Parts: sequence; C-alpha cells; structure tokens
Amino acid sequence: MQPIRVQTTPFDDQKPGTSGLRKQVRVFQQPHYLENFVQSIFDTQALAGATLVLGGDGRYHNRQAIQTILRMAAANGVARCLVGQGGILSTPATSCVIRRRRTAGGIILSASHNPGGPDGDFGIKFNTANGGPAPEGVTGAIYARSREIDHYLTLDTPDVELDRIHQFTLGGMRVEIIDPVADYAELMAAQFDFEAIRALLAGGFRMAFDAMHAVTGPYARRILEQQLGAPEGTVRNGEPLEDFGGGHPDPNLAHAAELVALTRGPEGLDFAAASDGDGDRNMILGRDIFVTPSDSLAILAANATVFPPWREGIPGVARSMPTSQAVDRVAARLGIACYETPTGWKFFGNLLDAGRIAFCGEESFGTGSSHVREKDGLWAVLAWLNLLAVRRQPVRELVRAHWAEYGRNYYSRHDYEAVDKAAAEALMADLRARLPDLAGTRLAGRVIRLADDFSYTDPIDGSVAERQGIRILFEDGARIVFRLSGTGTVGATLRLYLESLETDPTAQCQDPQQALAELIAAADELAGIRRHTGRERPDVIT
Ligand code: VG1
Ligand code: CO
Repeated sequence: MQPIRVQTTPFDDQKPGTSGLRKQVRVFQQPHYLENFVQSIFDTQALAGATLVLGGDGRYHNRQAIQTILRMAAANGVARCLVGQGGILSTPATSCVIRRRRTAGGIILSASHNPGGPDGDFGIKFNTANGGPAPEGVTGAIYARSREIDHYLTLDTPDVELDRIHQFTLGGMRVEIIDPVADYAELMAAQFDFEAIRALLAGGFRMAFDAMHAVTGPYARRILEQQLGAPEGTVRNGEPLEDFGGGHPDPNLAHAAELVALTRGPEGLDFAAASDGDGDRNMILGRDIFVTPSDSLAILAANATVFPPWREGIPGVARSMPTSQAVDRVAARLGIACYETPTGWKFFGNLLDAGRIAFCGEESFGTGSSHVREKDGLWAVLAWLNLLAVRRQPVRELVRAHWAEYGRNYYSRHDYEAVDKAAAEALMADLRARLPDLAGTRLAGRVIRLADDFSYTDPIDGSVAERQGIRILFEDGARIVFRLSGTGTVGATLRLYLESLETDPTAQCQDPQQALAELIAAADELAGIRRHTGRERPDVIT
C-alpha cells in the first residue's frame, strides 16, 4: 500500500512544555495539527523498522488520535505497533511496556490532570527507548522540525478495531492490541511484598482508591481488588470516561474533596489514595492526615529497605527543585546521594538510567522509582500499603514519628491559574532583576542566604537547563520559590512554593497555612503578586 503525501504548513505553537505538547482539544482538532507534530516525531526519531508503543488516558479525542497515528506510523515505515486495548495505557504502564518489550519508544496521548471533553485539554508526548519522557534535546529537535514541516505521510484506510485483543496488519505494519494492565501488574508484583499487603487487607484494614474516572481504574481494580483481595468497591470511579465524569482528574485536596472526607473523624478510613488522568500522580491520605507528596518521598526513602528490590538499601534519591527538602534530610542521614533537578520527570531519566538514584519525586503528587521512567501513581499507593503492612501503624502515627526523627518541613503550593500572560511574565522579570540585591537582606523575620534563578547541569550528559524557577533561600532552611507552569493551556499559571523547617520535636503541629503565614505574606510583598495579577488569593492551595 502506497503512503499518501499530504501537503501542510507549520503551526508556530508546537513547542513541548514540562510534559509534552498540551493544548485545548479544539486546537488539536484543527486540520493537520496533530499530524504535523506526529510527522515531526517520525522525521527526527529513527522509528522506521522499529516497534512503537501507543496509548492514552482515554480522554475525549484519544481514539481518533490513535487511528490517525496508526495510519501515519504505518506510512512512515514503523514495523510494529503495540496499542493498549481501547486505546488505553496509563503513563507508567506505557513506560513499563516500552522497557519490558525493548521497543524504540512510545507515544502517550494525555493532558494528565487537566480536564477532558470537547472543551477540555488534550496532549501528546514522545517517550524514548528507556521508557522515559524525551529529554530536552529530543523535544527541541521535534519542535524545530514542526517549524519547517511541509508534508506528512499517511494511508487511506478505514479505522481499525481497538477494543479486542488481537493482531493484524495495517499497510506494512504489524499492529498488536494488548492488555494494557498485564505487563504493569507483573512488574508491580516484583516491586512489593504482595503477601504482606494481602494479609493487611484481609485483617480489617479499611481503604478506598479513587480513580477519578480516569485511566487507573482498570489497573487498580485488577491489582488492588483482584490480586490483593481488597473488597469490591474499594476502587471508586473506576470506569475511564472521556470527560472524567465532568471532574478534574487531579488528585489533591481541592479536587478529591469527597475522598478526603472519607478519611476524617473516628470512623474515617485507615487509608485512601487517588490518581490523576494518566495514572502517574498519587495522593496519599490516612485517617485525619494528608501526606504531602514531599513527605511521602522522604518517608518512602527512609523506609526503602522494606521493599523487596531495596532490601540492601538505595543508592540515592532526587527531587525536583520546588519539592520540599524533607528527602534531603533523609539522604543525609542515610549517607546517600540527593539530587535537585528542574521540574518535570524527564530530568530524572539520566540519574535513573545511571543507577545513581532509586527513588525520586515531585511536590506535584509525583513519586516513583527506577522500575519505570515515569512517575507512578499506583506504585506509590502500593508502596504505602507495603509500608503499612510491615509497620502496622496508623498513617498519622507513622508520619509524626518521621517528623519527630527528621524534623518537619512545612510545605504548601499556591497556584494562580489562567492569569494574564504578560502580567505573570512581568512579575517574574521584575523579580529576576532584583535577585542580585536580595542576599543578606531580611524578609519575614529571616535572613536571605541566596536568591537565584535555578539552573541545572545534568551530571551524566552535561546538558544545562536554565531559568527553572526563582528561589529565595533563607538561612534557617525556609524557601520561597516562584515558577510559571509549563503545562497550562490558558494564559499563565503562577506557582508559588513555600517551605519552612521545624526541627524541635516538641513543637506543636500546626496547619501548614498557619505555619507558613509569614512566608506567604513575604512572597506577596517581594513579588507583588496581587499588584501584578489583580488576584486577591490563589485558585488552588495544596
Ligand atoms: C506540572 C507539575 C510538574 C509535573 C508536570 C507534569 O508542571 O508542577 O511537577 O512534572 O505538571 O505532570 P508545571 O510546569 O505545570 O508546573 V503530569 O501528571 O501533568 O504529566
Ligand atoms: Co499525570
């Protein structure tokens, strides 16, 4: 079958952000928009004759995009394509399939935690042979190609059947529709002590998992309910829906409020967790406690030897720059390496590949290990279950004991969403201009030790990422960080990250907003958030 050559002209807005190309569905629905980006992948990556993995989080436009990409992959000479049944593959499961089956890479269709539906968002991301999000050099090449593209290749074929597990040929390409859960479930069984978790769940432990009508439903049902024996109904909202049931598939205190309520009070559940649109994020709750993602990373690292692959300990850990320094304290105690990387999972890839780190995480509800090259929502949930199965302690006690031992890093993120782009950029530019004068001055009753715009040199390949967020570091360990989001699709999103350190184990546990009140006020004083954005308060506080 001869490929069809379709003339096209470039779009000027196909620069991938923190996690791939993310735009409103209606942007992706423009003729040639998806095709241009996909052809830019084929033009820059050596995929002819290779095997590619393809799937998405099931959101609106997922199926149509898969049909388009399959035709183009065949027309571009891809030899074999593995597609999740129904077009479904969670982000960590895609990473798992790429690695286990040694394929050349994969394409993930998702806008993660952004809402879906005709008025929602869509996204596309290319992952390389290590299973991880393409590093900056690769996304840069794809973007550069998208600026000069003048044609793409496709086939004139009817839609293929995605809902049945079967194999067929499309043009000259072999297509295998695979079980999206099987490879991943096997991998999880190797990471954790399933026997111990089974015993925990059989012993009256009460839990809930909220899949938020997104991609993790089938994974959580198979692993938690069928393999680990959690009662049917443990997985809530387990049916992936194109519009996520109208919800916001973002597992945090604001968007998973119903789940949070289930854990409150003396009758509250022992444990609850949720995941996001594409299954890479996690939220961990115990009775009357929310475990911040930064604390979660620190606690898992401190207890790494309970997990079967890490009985002998872990080589190191990493966190994204805005993530709290709780894990740094654990690493220092364990005498292992701790790396600080820019926001976005792609920056962990080289460290994981080189075996320098075992666990890594981001404050944005992302936690993971070297078992794949993406953050992994269910992995974090199973890690907590494994830990609880060994420690047999309420989550709240376990977390408090950690704080007593290592100190507590109060932490919060304030998001100002869809603000005027020029206003947000002006705020950052003003602040950046004043950075050289800030060190040594006082703010919020503290002395500023260092103020800079974070830049990172990858210790493995030497690549440099600049302007990754403005950091104000205080002498007492507190921090204020300002960043503009690279995943928003409307205007700009300003993220303000706040952290302070309490090392007195007898100090009263406070509400983080209260503990951070001085820093919150100082951040506004310093950056003029209200003045620049016209906003009185953040849209989302986590
Ligand atoms: C956000 C988070 C970041 C995360 C990224 C992708 O990026 O802050 O930590 O890696 O989303 O997560 P930004 O640029 O908007 O701050 V996912 O679950 O959307 O792939
Ligand atoms: Co996600």
